[in-house]
Amino acid sequence: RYFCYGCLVTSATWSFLLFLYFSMGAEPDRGRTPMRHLGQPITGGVADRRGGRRPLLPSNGVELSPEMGMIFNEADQEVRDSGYHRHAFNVLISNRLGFHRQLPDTRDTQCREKSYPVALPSASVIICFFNEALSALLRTVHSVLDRTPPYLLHEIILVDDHSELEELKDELDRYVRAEFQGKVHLVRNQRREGLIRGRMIGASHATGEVLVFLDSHCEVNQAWLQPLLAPSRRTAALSSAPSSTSSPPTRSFGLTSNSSPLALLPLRSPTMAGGLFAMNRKYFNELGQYDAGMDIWGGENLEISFRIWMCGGQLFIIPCSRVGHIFRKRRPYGSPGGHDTMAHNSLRLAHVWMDGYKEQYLSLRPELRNRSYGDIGERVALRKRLQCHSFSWYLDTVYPEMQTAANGNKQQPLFINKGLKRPKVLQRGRLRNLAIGRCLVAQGRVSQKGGAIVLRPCDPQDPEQDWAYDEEGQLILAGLLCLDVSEVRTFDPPRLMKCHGSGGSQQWSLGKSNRIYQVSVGQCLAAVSQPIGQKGYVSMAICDGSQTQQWQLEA
Ligand code: UD2
Ligand code: MN
Repeated sequence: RYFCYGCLVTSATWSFLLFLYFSMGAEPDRGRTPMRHLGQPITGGVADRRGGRRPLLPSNGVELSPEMGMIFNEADQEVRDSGYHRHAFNVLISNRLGFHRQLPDTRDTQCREKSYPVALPSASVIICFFNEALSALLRTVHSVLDRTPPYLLHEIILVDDHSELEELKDELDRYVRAEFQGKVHLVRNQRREGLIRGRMIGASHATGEVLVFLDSHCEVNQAWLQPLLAPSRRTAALSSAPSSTSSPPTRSFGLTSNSSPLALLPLRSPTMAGGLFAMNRKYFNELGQYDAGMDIWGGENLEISFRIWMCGGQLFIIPCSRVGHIFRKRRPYGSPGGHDTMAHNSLRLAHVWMDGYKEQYLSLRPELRNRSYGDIGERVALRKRLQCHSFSWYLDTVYPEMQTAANGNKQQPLFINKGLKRPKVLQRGRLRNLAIGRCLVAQGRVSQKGGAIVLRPCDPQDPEQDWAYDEEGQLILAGLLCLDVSEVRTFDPPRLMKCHGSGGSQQWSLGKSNRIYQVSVGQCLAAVSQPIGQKGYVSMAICDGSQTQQWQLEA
């Protein structure tokens, strides 16, 4: 969207989906655990040498420091290295964190004062896993048990998708039996089904009123469930996790708080990332669950997003519900037979839901044209039975910022456009990096779209060092362009782009510890120290509170 105003809306959709796909799989490990709680390192405690069986209640507010992963001996080294290999995250840290720990309450302070109805529907939490690290899986389960009022938690259903790891066999059986006393059910798939059919299997065992899906490496935060249960029936309520490359473009419509740039009200979202959402069980069933013809991983999140909107439902991000998720730079598992299940699933999605727009996708992936994608008859019939809108209705109505001259502004969008009203500037000044002591400027001409940003000596007189931070979270340089990141290639350095006013790639939060947090990407702006020559480079990095990520907005 931000990169493609002039071109066809649909190719923008599909480049978005494709980049998303590539960026999910291709990134190398960066040697650290990308474990974040809304862009903040998960704060946590001390090492538990016994694999985390002892409840840990570390002091609150201790940051997950690099020491948390410190290697003391060869055994640590082995846990770490094999953990990266098997799970693509730092299992040494996961084991040391244990199963219980305090988390900082990352909700906006106003969320804490909110009260929810006492009479809420009860939830069945469904967690599918394949070869998950035991410590991460059990921490997920414990975090739910620790932070959910028992009367709202009908059950937790664990679906083992035919895992191979030893630690997930008898040891897990014993643990579930001994520690969870009936609240947690473990279902074992007899063969690998993938997460999509896995969730459907979990749902078929569930008897709670609302289904809540979580990945097997999550941690829920304070009062995470109540706001997910509150929305009305024909909605899916998405927990707000740290955004990643797989995140939906978040938006700030309906933002009413003037004390904080973070919205507290549910935000309509065109798509969901996939995990971490709640949906009334009957509605899930009426709406056709998932496409059982989709395998292993990928695409089901868009399929259900399109289906919800096109067939009369709504999708909301609930900012007061916080769930942490371990984002990985690569998926550590393949699919049986090595099939490209994302392509398979995307073809099914395109053929069932995207009408003529599927051509755009196929022209981008011509090699998929003749690939078989199985029988979609049932899904097509479902779409008919539910009398769903067309895909162009979805684009026009739900995704209005994707509108171009090509398809015009035929309908009044569901989301009220902010029009030409300029957002209020909250702060302005130079942005000085505390590590480098230099200020953020355009590398070339300040008006050049797509231009890089660099660090140069600060000069209070220089109008080209003047940043405005406004209530929409935009950072505008010299009144001209907005600081922007690629939502799909988050390791690309940030650049200056025309302000588009829809949040997402241009939504920043100047939060605590002087960080500049990118709301959509979930990372912090960092100076790359000692670059070539005298220039300072700037990049996006996982937030770690280090000085290179500290910025002073000085008037
Ligand atoms: C993201 C979503 C995930 C799903 C996926 C696209 C979030 C936080 N996660 O995945 O929910 O929508 O995109 O399909 O939004 N699993 C199985 N069997 C398999 C493969 C995976 O049970 O064959 C489990 C896995 O252990 C995990 C869950 O499915 O609990 C999601 O898989 P992931 O964490 O590898 O996917 P992720 O986070 O990239
Ligand atoms: Mn996951």
